[in-house]
Amino acid sequence: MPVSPAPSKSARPAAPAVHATPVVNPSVRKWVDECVDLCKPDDIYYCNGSIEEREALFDQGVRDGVFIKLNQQKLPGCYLHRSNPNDVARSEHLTFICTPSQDMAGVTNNWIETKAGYAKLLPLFDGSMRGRTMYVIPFVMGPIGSPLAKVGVQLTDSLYVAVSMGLMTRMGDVAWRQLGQSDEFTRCLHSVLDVNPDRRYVCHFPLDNTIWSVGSGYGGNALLGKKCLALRIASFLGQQQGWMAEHMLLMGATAPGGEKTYVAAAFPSACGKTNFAMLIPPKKYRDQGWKITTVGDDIVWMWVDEKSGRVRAINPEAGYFGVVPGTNERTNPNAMAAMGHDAIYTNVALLPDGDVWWEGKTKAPPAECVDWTGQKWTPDSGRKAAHPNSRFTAPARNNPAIDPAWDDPNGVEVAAIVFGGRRSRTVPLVYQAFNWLHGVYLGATMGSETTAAATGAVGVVRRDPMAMLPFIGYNIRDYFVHWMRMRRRMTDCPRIFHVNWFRQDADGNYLWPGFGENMRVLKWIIDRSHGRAYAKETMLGWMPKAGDLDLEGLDISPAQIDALQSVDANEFKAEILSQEELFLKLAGDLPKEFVFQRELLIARL
Ligand code: OXD
Ligand code: MN
Repeated sequence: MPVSPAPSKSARPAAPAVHATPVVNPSVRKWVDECVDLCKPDDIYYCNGSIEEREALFDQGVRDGVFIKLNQQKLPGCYLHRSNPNDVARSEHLTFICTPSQDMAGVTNNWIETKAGYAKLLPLFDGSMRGRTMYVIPFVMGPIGSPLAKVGVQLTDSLYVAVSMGLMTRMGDVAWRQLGQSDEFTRCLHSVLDVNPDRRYVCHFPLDNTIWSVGSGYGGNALLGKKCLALRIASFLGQQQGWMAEHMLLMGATAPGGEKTYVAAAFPSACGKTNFAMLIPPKKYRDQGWKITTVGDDIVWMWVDEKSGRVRAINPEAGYFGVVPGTNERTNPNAMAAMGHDAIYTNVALLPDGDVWWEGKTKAPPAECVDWTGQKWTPDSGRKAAHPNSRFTAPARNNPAIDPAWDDPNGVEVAAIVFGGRRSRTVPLVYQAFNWLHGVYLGATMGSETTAAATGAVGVVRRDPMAMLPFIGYNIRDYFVHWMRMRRRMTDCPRIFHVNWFRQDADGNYLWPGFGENMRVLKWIIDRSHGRAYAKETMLGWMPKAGDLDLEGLDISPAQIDALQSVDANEFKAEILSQEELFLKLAGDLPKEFVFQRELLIARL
């Protein structure tokens, strides 16, 4: 398979060299031709998605210095990528929704008027791929043949992006087959340019089914099938067509008798979605026959099945782009196995024997290594060896706990939806919404302490409705209304819950052990969803009484459980005031149902 030479400064040949058979779909050809005229690449390479192609691209990447081949005995098929240090997280402040009117984007999105958006980026794309190869990447989001599956085509000058899209999506010839002669595909144009934050924009044109991204190679900014298509564009389409695109994991729980329950959960970035989706139950539960399986760890597309009137869901992705710091054999053995072969590590530390390391991988740090920036590192260097937002990219099939239905075009039926943020105080371990509307209010008022997944301050509580604040591709007012209206399509709705694994005591110690022990909370959630667990009515919602949560075998005192579940009315009043921060922004657009829910909550407090 011919792969392009390393980028060179040579003048552009009259016509770019084309490798592999170009597509026959006329709309794709026309659009690719236009983008070639604009970006002026030296070469065009059409990705076919084969294993041989992936290997050849990795080899080329090693020659170009994009990848370092890791120790193949320890990590077969694995490579390390170091990004530009200015390009390590999603750039929310440089992410735009481009629509004719600002009202379509709403108060929580950065907005540029459509024509002005194109006009701003056109000069940046002009000649951006001179001396480079343009990779043409056809991909499908969603299981092949699913009624919700969407085709995208990404054009990029980044080999790292091309290989990563192959791991994260159903990429290659399969997408041309799914598309046929249709012109319904998302047009994704991407160039890393000179990786300069001053020339970095991630622009979405939902009315044109188009995404233009420049200046960044970071996953959330550059793998355009993920946040840009599967959340921002898809949420816009879902609102128009009556389905939902959400920032959620999707897991299956098999009970000892074989009963299977699927649970979707929305946690903000870097708040443990991958860990929860790959949870290994404590020994007692495993001995009883409990098993957790993963459908997805980041994005869910949900619709209401016309026959049953119940919510069904798919994971549009085909791989994981997970946070590595803190991941180890104890906290997430399934993730460790998933990244144990055929994976890309980004911005982790490199050990002398070609293995990788990050903070939290082992108790003791290595005596020395090369840090994520390529500098020599020792434990007394006084800085982190791996970037706090370092990542692994691995195909979903690598996960030993993959759910048998993860690739099922018909999806799985969702029994419960869980919202959760990272909150060191105020918010209890678990409670259940009184009904759908109350659940939507809980999701809409969700707050979480910010993490390294996005550029900006870390650890500040911000309102992150449904964990979707950075991903809603249209006006948040309409998004809330859409959530409420979806209930009308359902005969029976998923039960809605709120969790917080991160509550701390006055000394900063976590009150709940988390990880596999979250199974105990999940078990209550599952039982409540099937209408067979007890709870008490509280000001916030239904809460497990002492004895309703299984704590057997857990080294946790009743006082600790009380502290975990306690609700301090004064602290909660302050919480309600801080929820106003978002609601004031919405002002007259705040759905009246939310005003009503807030009044009820205040009355209960
Ligand atoms: C992610 C994110 O990478 O949410 O999934 O930032
Ligand atoms: Mn995410």
